[in-house]
This record gives sequence, C-alpha cells and structure tokens, in this order.
Amino acid sequence: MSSPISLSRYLVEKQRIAGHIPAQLRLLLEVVARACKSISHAVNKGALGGVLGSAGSQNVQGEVQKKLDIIANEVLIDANEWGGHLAAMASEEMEAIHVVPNRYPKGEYLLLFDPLDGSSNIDVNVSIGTIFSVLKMPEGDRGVEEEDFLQPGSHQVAAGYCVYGPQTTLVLTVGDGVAMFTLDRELGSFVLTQDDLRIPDDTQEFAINMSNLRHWDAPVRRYIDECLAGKDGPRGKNFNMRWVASMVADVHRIMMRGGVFMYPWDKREPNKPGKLRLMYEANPMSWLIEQAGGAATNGRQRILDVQPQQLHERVSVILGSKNEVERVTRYHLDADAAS
Ligand code: AHM
Ligand code: MG
Repeated sequence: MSSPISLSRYLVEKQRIAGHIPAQLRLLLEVVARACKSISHAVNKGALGGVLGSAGSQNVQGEVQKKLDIIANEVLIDANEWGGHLAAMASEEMEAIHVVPNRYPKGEYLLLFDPLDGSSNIDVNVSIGTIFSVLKMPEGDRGVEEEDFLQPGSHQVAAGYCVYGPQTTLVLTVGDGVAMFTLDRELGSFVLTQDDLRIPDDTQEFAINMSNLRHWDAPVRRYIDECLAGKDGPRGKNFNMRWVASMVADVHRIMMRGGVFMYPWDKREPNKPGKLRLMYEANPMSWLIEQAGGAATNGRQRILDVQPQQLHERVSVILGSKNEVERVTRYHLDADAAS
C-alpha cells in the first residue's frame, strides 16, 4: 500500500512541478492549514474549553460575534503574522485590514478570511468552517492599503475552506483543480483523501433558505417553483432540499455530490446586493466550484469577474452544478430582457 500523501508533500510536489507554486505561497498555505488545525481543536472542545456563546461584541456588519469567531480570527492572525509570506490580512471580523507589523518581514501575498463561517451553528454542534482567499500584492514599492485588496476573484492565486464537521476536511485550489485533505488527529496532519474533485453538471438537489421565499425576486421564485413541482412540473424530475445554514457545509456537500446553492438578493433590504460577502466568502467558494467543473454567478454575471468596490462588499450568490447555475442565470437575464 502506498504511503499517505500529507498536505506538506502535496504542496512541495506542486512547487517542484516547474515552479507551479512559489515557496512563499506554499509556506502561506501550510500556515493557514496549521491555523485551521488549531481552530478545529478549539471547536472540538466546545463547552469543555469554555469557547461557546456570545463574546458580547459586534463585527463591522453589525452581527453579534461569538467567542469562537474571535478566537478563530486571532489564531489566523497570530499564525500568519511572522512568517514573512504576507503583506496584510483582511477578515470578516475586522473592519480594517491588518498590515503585517514592521518588526516582521513582509511578503508579497494578501490573505482574506472568514475565520468561522456559519456562526449561528457554533453553539448547536453543527458543521462550521473557515474560508480563505489569497491574492498577490499589486506591483509597486509602497505601503499596503485596503485598495490593494480590491481585486476581482479571477486574480486569486489560492483559495480554500476547512469544514469542522464529523471530520475536519481542508479543500484547496491553487488553480489546477481541487484537492481534499482530511485531518488525521493521530498523525497531527492533513492527509490527501481525494484529488481532482468534480461536480456533476446536473443535479436534483437545491440549497436555499426557504423562509425568505416571500422576499425573493421573480427569477429565483420561478426556479424554485419549478423544482418543487417535481416530476409533474416543467423539470420532469423530483428535487430534494438541504440547508445547513453554514456556507462551508452546504458548498462542501455540493463538492461531494453536486447541487445548487443560492443566497440571492431579496426585497428585505433592496439596497443590499446579498447576504454573503464577496471577497472572503463568494470569491474563494466560486473559484473552488469552477475549478471542480461547476459555475458561480450573481444571477447575471460570473462572480469571479465582479470588480470589488469595498472590502466588506456583499453579493448575490448562485453556485454549484453547471447546468442548474446556467438555468437560474438565464431566468434572471430573461426577466431583465422582458422588463
Ligand atoms: P456568517 O459569516 O455570519 O456565519 O454568515 C454567513 C452564513 C452562511 O454560512 C450561510 O450560508 C448563511 O449565513 C446562513 O444564513 P441564514 O441564517 O439566512 O440561514
Ligand atoms: Mg461567513
């Protein structure tokens, strides 16, 4: 039996193949994975570690922060600050960017993360996760600013997420497909458990928060109505529904067996483009999904082509099995053309 391939070996081999990933990026990914391991331990301890419950504060988006949101954010910052691979970081939990302090060497990468996604599931022992995106610092010898982060998702050089569920799994892309690693707690390392993940083009499973139905826009309503009509409706097949309410867990299910995930714009707050954040939720997930053969749009445009205007910008998200995402997007464009 061949020996298991650790994340370190996987990355070293990627680096060796004609410099496929530079050494600094390899270090960055190893450090992020180590931070995820440490977050996984904190999540696992739960009430025993005194880490559950609210921290009594709010983040920049006005959402109540859980103790674990703050712990995960600190773990990622502490792990990434000193290695010399980063210029700055940005997080869902911090209003401003975190520039690497002057006492440490600065690298050429920018790291964005949602330290603990699915906060509403933390205290109820349901899967949560970390999402991250890596960009290159634009050329030029000057200090790093928030503006440097405002690059479209198509500029990402690495992206991934880690699910803290029954198993801890890290799913990663550096732009040549998607690989999945499972945390081996006895070895203390992530081990490659699936390479070249592929999402089927078709699906009979959708994920959306149905309680928002009355607020949806017509194209989303049309798509879901047709799914719900099942075998006797225009789609001629029955659909199943799943909604974990942790984007990481919902996207991971789609990575494993296909499906379509939607958190669309709705009429509750018409000026808000969506609930999910573009730069550290939608962009990394969209790239991973595309790398696995799926698609991701905001209903009208490929998410990876959206030019961000702000660090904490929100976006409407439709991602997953290609043919379904194309269908929902077509329904939006048809509705636009008819109006
Ligand atoms: P969070 O980053 O504050 O956890 O919010 C994002 C989460 C996503 O993981 C998930 O898809 C969505 O919010 C769930 O929303 P809802 O509460 O409407 O089900
Ligand atoms: Mg989140």
